[in-house]
Amino acid sequence: MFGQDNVEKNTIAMVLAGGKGEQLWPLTMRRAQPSVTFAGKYKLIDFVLSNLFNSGIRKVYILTQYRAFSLNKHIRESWGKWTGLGEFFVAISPETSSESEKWFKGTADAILQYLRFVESSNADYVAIFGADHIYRMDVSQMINQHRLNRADLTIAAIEVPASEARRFGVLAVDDEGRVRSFEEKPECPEAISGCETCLASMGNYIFSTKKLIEVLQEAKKRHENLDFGRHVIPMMLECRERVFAYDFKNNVIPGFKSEERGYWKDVGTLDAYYHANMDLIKCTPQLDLYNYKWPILTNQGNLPPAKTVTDSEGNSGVNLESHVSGGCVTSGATVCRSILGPSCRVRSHSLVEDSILFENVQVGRQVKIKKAIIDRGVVIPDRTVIGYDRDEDLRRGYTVTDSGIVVVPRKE
Ligand code: ADQ
Repeated sequence: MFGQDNVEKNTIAMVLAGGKGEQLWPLTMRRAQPSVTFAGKYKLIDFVLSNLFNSGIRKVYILTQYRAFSLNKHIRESWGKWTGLGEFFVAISPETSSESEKWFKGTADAILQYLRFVESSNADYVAIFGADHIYRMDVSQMINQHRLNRADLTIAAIEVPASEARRFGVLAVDDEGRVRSFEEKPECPEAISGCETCLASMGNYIFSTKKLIEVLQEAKKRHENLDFGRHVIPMMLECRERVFAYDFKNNVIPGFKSEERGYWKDVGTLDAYYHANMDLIKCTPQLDLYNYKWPILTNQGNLPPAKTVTDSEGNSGVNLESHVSGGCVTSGATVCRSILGPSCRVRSHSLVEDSILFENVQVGRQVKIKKAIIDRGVVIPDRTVIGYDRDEDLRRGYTVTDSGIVVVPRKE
């Protein structure tokens, strides 16, 4: 078995973290999608970086661009500490590149602009992973399969209903798992799979280093705005390169519970984002954040414990079936089936239900909040009601999804 020790020596990772996340607007109004908070205390990007780190990969370039300030800060403060002799988790953005003033265009274009890091790495394999998904994965198992197949490219893949597959790259494979066709965001995914489920690309790739350099140099002669799904993968198939799928449901991590098999969430829409968060407060969620053998790492902050207090009128503060981060105080109020980011305050006679509060949200007295996502630092004045009257919420400038989730954006 090609274990984590080999991975450390032979693999570098490039994480694509430049996406705008337009469908997560207004949460992505001031931050890149990978920088959006998840489960109160994490950022989306912490999941892929934890997977790479736990898999033994220690050289990671994070390619940022859109609204990169908070993302770069998070990477420096949370992940920069893993940087040692020959080990690093570093963010690189077009603005900070001395050689190129160009904005990254497509995903492969982003890698092309930093190909010199790949060329000088001496690594046999390059893991190119997206930054917007919630899952846990031992990447060394995928690299092991790539090596045994003598593949040029391996694409992580997962089965999804055909009705959802239009959002993804869709693959068809033969009995050996070799990719025979690929189409990026097809109109009619059923036509590729021939049935009601499809094998979708997870946007995570293992390339053999030499082949990556070769195909990107060839592809740039043929296309502008190079993208892996639209240009690079179809070109490799056309040239009969050895492209394989890695079936994600075969991936097993230490401490893994069977419910987690195949758990992978694309949280690219407000509804998907909301439900993936809410899944966590179930008694036995599919994604087990309490598996310390495969921890999701982040910047923990130096915060006091969360607490509930009885107010001066004798009303108890209660947090029920909720995730409550450090530094939160619930005083004479009730928080139910909700996720609170660090340092939130919920004051007397208020009720917060089925909601996600980002860091440092201040909820006043006699407030009612239901099915809402409240962005960082928002102050909710006394007696405000959110999530009970759609028209009123829209009038205040909040976003309300078709399924009734209200998003309260930051003011500044
Ligand atoms: P999409 O997610 O639609 O499809 P894209 O929007 O290009 O593809 O984003 C892929 C990843 O790259 C994201 O993590 C994003 O943040 C990042 N990114 C996008 N443009 C970038 C750039 N110029 N520089 C740096 N980072 C950038 C992709 C694949 C599909 C696959 C889905 C799975 O193309 O085949 O099914 O991911 O979600």
